[in-house]
This record gives sequence, structure tokens and C-alpha cells, in this order.
Amino acid sequence: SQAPNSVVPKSTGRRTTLLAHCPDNSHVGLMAILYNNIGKDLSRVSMPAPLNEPINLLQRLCEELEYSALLDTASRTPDPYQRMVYIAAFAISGYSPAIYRNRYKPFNPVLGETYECVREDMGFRLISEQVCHHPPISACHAESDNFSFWQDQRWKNKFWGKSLEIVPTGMVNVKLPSYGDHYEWNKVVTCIHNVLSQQRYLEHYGEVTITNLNSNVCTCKITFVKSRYWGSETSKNEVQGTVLDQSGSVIHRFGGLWHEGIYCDTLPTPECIWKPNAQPKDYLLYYGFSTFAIELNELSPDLLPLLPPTDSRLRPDQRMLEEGQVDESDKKKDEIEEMQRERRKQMTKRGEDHQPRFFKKAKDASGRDVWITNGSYWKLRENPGFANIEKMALW
Ligand code: PIF
Repeated sequence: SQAPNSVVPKSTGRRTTLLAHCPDNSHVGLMAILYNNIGKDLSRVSMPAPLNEPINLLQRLCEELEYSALLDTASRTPDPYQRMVYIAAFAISGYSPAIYRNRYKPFNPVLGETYECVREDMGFRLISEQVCHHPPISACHAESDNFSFWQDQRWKNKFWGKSLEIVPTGMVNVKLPSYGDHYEWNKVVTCIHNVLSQQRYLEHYGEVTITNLNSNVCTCKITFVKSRYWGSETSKNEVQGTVLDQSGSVIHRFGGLWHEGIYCDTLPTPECIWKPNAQPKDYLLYYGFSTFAIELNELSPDLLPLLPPTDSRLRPDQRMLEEGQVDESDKKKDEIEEMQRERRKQMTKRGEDHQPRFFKKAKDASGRDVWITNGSYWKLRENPGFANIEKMALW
């Protein structure tokens, strides 16, 4: 017998669970780590493996495409204001996994680490690469018949004693070839509340502005509302947004909760424009991952010969953690970090700078430095194939 709300997922032939449960990390002395490093940039502090989930920041960028169907819908929506509503829903949907992800942090990829994700069923393929180590910068690029999606994200941490703010910089970009649109928007702050206790939870707050660089017909403003100290439970995780025309008049209004769904009652038929997929069975035992997240680090036999050795799926400490070998993972993480330090030392000696393989530095329309794809990944994968390329061993 099934619970009334349970959804039997369509079979994709992908794995539906992980091999091992997530470890109990309540003994990890995060307090000592944070207090010993007060005033220090936390991205320069090595964290123990059991604090991690077996997904890294490159894969997290891909996770933002879990609801890429919203971009497909936008690409088929002739009305530009309505189209913007779907783009906004997509921008919000990427924040939803945070509701279940309060106990672990993603792996920090090593410099030059890459990740690819081919989703024929969803119609896109993505690549990402760690292009800078300090500060950590991850770049990605995805393409499909209906859209392209790219961003480069760097993070800053601000530790306030009880909470830790993750402040991202870098813009998200989406192009819809069917209408010649190029949308661009910023990200909001994610705050880890009660960072030192098991009552840890995540909150997003701030304003997102979406503009279309190829048309000034409309813009969109989204507010992730900061919960007040005396706020009731129900005021948590609220988002509100408006689509404005050139004169600043509101054409559409939408809102809801970023973990539950977004409604728009100004559309021709008022509708729920997005709600998250049902979580898989026993998700709390598996890092709070969604089905899509479980699939991110899957290494299928047919994929193995096609991947470059820099792909995150081949990173041993992350795989060990996923398989429940926590102590081994922790030891391996140290070794991998040490190898990276050694490579860095050698490069400095030679007076060289690291050059990312698949992304190049460019200026965006506003003159900001950005990392964009150099277009070589899928070509090299096909010919001569990564097995035939001389490459850099990362671990
Ligand atoms: C190591 O990364 P960690 C450090 O960067 C270390 O300095 C470096 O040595 P080096 C190692 O090579 C690295 O492996 C530290 C830091 C990394 C992020 C962004 O993996 C976090 O050990 C985004 O981690 C978090 O972590 C989003 O930065 C959460 O990965 C929603 O700052 C942090 C994490 C903050 C702790 C949060 C804990 C909450 C559970 O000698 O080369 O410098």
C-alpha cells in the first residue's frame, strides 16, 4: 500500500539510492575548527571528510538544472512577460534542495577538476570545471535544443559566531534561441543558521534582478524574504516576485515558498508554476538528496571509458565517502590536498599560472571578468577521446 502522496518515479535506468547511509558527523568538532580560525577565510581551512556530502560544488551547479523543464516551457512561451515568469521560477527552483541539506557541505573540487552530465532524458548536457582554487571558482556551461545555461560562481564566507553566511558572486546566464533572449541574474546569500549545533538550517535572503540583455520589454525582481527573529514558522522561506514592463508597471505577480512551490495568479489561468519533486524513500538517510542529486555522482560502466580522469566521479575520497568508508575518505582527502599543494609549488617554481582546460576568461556585457566555455570539451571527448589525450593526474 502506498502513501497517498507517494509518486512512483518513471524509470530512467539510473540508480535510485546510494550504497551507504550518510555518516553521523555530530562528533566533528566544528566549534573548534571555526574558533581556531576566527577572522580567517574559511575556504582556506581544510575540513574533515565526514562534514561533506558526496557531491561537490561542480555537481551542485548541475543540480540547479533539476527543474530545467521550466526553461523548456519558457522557450515555447510567446508572451515575453509570461516567459519571464518561467525564468524566475527556474531561478528560484535552484534554491529548493537547501531545505534538506543542512548537515553536510559539498566537496571543494581541486583545481582542474571537471564534471560532465549528459541527460538525454532531460535534453541537456553540461560541463563544469574548477577554474580557481583561492578563491574557489566553479564554472559551468550547459546546452540543449531549447536553451543554454552558464555561470561562474565564487564564494565568500562570513562567520558571525552563530551563523555562517555564504555570499556568492557571479551572474547566472540563460539564452533561449527561440526568442533571441539572453537573461542574466545574480544570486542571493545563503545563511547557515546555528552552524555549530545539529539544529542547523539554511536560509536564503536578498534580491534577485533578472534582465534580458537582448530586450528591454521587461525585467523581474524577486525577493527572498529574510525571516524575522519573532517571525512565525509560516513566514519562513518566503519569496515574492514581480515582472515589470518598461515603464515599471507590474504585469505579473508571483510568490510562495522556495521549498514548496511558486504560484502566479496574474497569468491567464492562475497556476502553480513550480513545485519540487517528491523526495525519494528514506532520503534523510542519504544526505537529504533528491533523486536527481542521487544520480549526479553515478558512475555507470558505459560512461567510464569516456570520462577524462579529472571527472569528479573518479575522485577517490568522494567515492569512498559515498560508499561509507569514512575514515579512508578522510585520509584520502588529505593526500589529494597535499598533491595539489605540491603541484602548486612546482608551478610557482616554474613561474607558471594554472590554465583551465575547458573555460576561458572573458568580459561580459557589463565589463565583468567571467569564465566562459572554450567549446573544446565535447569535441575532444569525441575525437581523439580523453583516453588518448595526455592529461594531468589530479589524484
Ligand atoms: C580545503 O577545502 P575543504 C581548503 O580549501 C584548504 O584550504 C585547501 O588547502 P590549501 C584544501 O585543498 C581544500 O580541499 C574548506 C572550505 C571550502 C567551499 C565552499 O573542502 C563552501 O576542506 C560552500 O573546505 C558551502 O569550506 C555551501 O569552501 C554550503 O567548499 C551550503 O568554507 C568552507 C565550508 C564552510 C563550512 C560549512 C559547514 C557547514 C556544515 O592548502 O590548498 O589551501
